[in-house]
Amino acid sequence: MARILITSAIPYINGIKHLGNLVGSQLPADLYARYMRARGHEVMFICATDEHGTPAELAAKKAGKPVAEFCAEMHEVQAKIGAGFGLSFDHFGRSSSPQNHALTQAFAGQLADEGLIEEVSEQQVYSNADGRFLPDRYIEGTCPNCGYDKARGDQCENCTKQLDPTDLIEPRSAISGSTDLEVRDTKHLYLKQSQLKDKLSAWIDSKTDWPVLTTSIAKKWLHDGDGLQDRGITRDLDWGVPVKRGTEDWPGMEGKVFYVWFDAPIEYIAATHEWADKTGGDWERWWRTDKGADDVKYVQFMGKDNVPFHTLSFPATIMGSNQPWKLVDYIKSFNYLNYDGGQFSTSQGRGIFQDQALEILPADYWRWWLLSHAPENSDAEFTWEAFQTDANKDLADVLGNFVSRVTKFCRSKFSEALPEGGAYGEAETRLIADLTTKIRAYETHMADMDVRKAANELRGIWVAGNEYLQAEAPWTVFKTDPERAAMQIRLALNLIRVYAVLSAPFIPDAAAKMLSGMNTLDTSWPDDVDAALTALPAGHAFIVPEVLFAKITDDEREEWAQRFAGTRD
Ligand code: B3M
Ligand code: ZN
Repeated sequence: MARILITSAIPYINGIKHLGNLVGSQLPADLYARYMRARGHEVMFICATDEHGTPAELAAKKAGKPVAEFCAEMHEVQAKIGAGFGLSFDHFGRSSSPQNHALTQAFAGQLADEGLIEEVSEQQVYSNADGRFLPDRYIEGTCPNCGYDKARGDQCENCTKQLDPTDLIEPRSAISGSTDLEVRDTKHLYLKQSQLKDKLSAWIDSKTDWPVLTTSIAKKWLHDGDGLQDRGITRDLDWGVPVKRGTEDWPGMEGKVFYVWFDAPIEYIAATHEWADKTGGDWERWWRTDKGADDVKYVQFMGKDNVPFHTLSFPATIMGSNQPWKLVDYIKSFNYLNYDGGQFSTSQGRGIFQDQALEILPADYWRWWLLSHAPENSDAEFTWEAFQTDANKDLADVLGNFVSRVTKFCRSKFSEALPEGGAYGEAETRLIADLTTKIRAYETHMADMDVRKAANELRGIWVAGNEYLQAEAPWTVFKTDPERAAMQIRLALNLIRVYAVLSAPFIPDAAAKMLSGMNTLDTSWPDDVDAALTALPAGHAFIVPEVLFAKITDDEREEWAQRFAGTRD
């Protein structure tokens, strides 16, 4: 049994996220967490809301609420949506927690003790029209790296380059659009990341098993252009973690807070601390290598735009602190999911938002479709046609149909209990061999976090059962050889339990229905497929489950396509 620490990128508090955010981090992280638990490993699965910075400030302002109140409410909303999608976090924390305040300040103090913090008198953009300093995200302009004209002052979403606002060409205020900006003096703390360049570079080079998407982005920012730049880690904002050096005040830093990207990844650790405070658990054994975390395998999930912060900035914080914190062992990153010929966009309200998705269909439809189309090797595209076709075929025609056919046939020809039947023939031996091969491949893909390959294999496992039924036709066999039909149905009913166990990481609700239909709590993994197909003995009573997956109709598809084509206000 291994210990596996899993974190998903923590979503911004500013609003309800769309499906692209879900498939790029939380959902695959949940798939992996559920699988690892099912295989008997000890899992700590952590996520949180990212509550600081200008996105939170802006959104609260728009909602007309004090920012703390807005964050508390939105945290509950996001937690509820996460639960609706079956995201099995051990803890869903808040980056505004006292634990994160203390830990972020402690990190800053340690980095300063290590000589890695520099106080820089810097010039910051002040907007005369808005009467305030403009934080990075409040400034828009043209990216000096790629020429994109809507780059933000913290990052260009087109080329992913991390920016400082003064890098932008032709800057304007994102609040008022005003170009009446001036540069004023202010003091800020810088993390001297450049001093850690060799260490970071060697560390990235040692990660030869990481996805190319992850390492290529990391290497690009390590070696291209000016390489790894020192980074400002404080901001002139009211809302955030106040700048302190450990528990001490930091002279000259009064009224300033840490930059949201400095405290957000630290929240992975602090959220585990929150979990421990709530449950009485021990968080240090997950995070401190001097307290047993050396044995932990730590995996992070995120969209590609978050990779620079997780491969360079956060490791720089950890390495630079010179404290025995656990570093990430594997970073699984994702490309983007597009929506019907364009991009999902939170700011433009384009695409399907998570709350809307749950209003129209149960979570398992979304989980299955999104995971089986996870944007691993390239961007992927959601279209209503593909969604309808795939969900109807995989979930209703293949899996759902298998379950309903087998259980209903047994009830009508035998009873609502597993029949006795005779010995296996050649077809059953072949099926067991085929399933064994496929299940072993499925395990490999799941362990490797090859999400699409795993989904394909699982689909193949469902198809194998259907093909067996189709070819062996117990309903025909029953007329001449009821003993044999009974054996076939006993096997098929056992296969429903096996399907539930194998499918639970993808479609946990349907899997639970299948298990309760089979009237069993036995979730043991089919290490030995032959044995697994005898887990439910003859005479074991079951209940024909309700329809697992109703088909998506053409009318529904058209209605939804229309409803989500416009923008959401
Ligand atoms: N909140 C960006 C995002 O939601 C950011 C991730 C933080 S991970 C520490 O995509
Ligand atoms: Zn750019």
